[in-house]
Amino acid sequence: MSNDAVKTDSPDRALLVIDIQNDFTPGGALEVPRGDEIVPLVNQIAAGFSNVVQAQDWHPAGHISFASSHPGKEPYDIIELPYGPQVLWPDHCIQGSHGAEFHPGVDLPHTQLIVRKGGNPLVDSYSAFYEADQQTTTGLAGYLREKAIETVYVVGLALDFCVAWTALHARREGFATYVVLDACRAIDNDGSLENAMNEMRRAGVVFIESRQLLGDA
Ligand code: VGL
Ligand code: ZN
Repeated sequence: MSNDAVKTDSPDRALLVIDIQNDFTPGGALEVPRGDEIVPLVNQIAAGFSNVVQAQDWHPAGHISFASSHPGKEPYDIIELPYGPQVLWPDHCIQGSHGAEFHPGVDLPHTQLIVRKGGNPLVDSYSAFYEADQQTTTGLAGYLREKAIETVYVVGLALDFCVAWTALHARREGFATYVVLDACRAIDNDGSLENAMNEMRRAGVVFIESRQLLGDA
C-alpha cells in the first residue's frame, strides 16, 4: 500500500456496504445491471476497514413498494404515498427468501452490524439511516456516533437509490461522506442516476474511486 492511500482502518472511519443481495444482482427480481461486478472489489476495500456495516433490504410480503400491492400498477410506475412519491418495484428482498440473502460472493466476516430496513409494510426505506418518511430512524446514526465514527465510505447497490439516500442521510447526520463510485452500480431508471448524483453533490458528498482507498493510484 502506498503512503498516499487513505488510512481506512482508523477507528473513526466506517465502510457502509449497501444491499449487495441476490435480488439486486443479475438473475434477481430487481436486478441492477452488472451489480455482481462490484463484489470482489467491495471485499477488497472492506479488508482495509476495521469498521464495516452492511445494509440489507428486508421487506415483508405485500410491501407497499411492490407494484403487485397496487392493482393496475406496473413496476417502475410512480405513485403518491403519505410520505411522498414512491417508485413501484417488482417484489424483491422478501424477508427470509433467497433473493434477500447477500450475494454468495460477499465475503465480509468482520462486519460488525447488519442493518435491516424496509420492514414496515407501509413505508419504504432506501436509506440505511431513515425510512422514506425521513423521520423513522434505524438507529444507525446513533450507533456510529457512539463508536465515535466521523467519516463514512459508502459502496453497493443501487447507486441511484439506496446508496444515494444513505449518503444523503449520512451528510444530514454530520458525517464526512464518500461514495466509492466504481464499487457501486446503478438502476438508472428515467434520469434517476443523474438526479441522485446532483443531489449528493449538492449535499457535500465526495465521489472517489477505489484506487484512492487501495493505494495503487
Ligand atoms: C433498492 C429499490 C428498492 C436499492 C431497494 O437497494 O437500491 N432499490 N429497494
Ligand atoms: Zn426495497
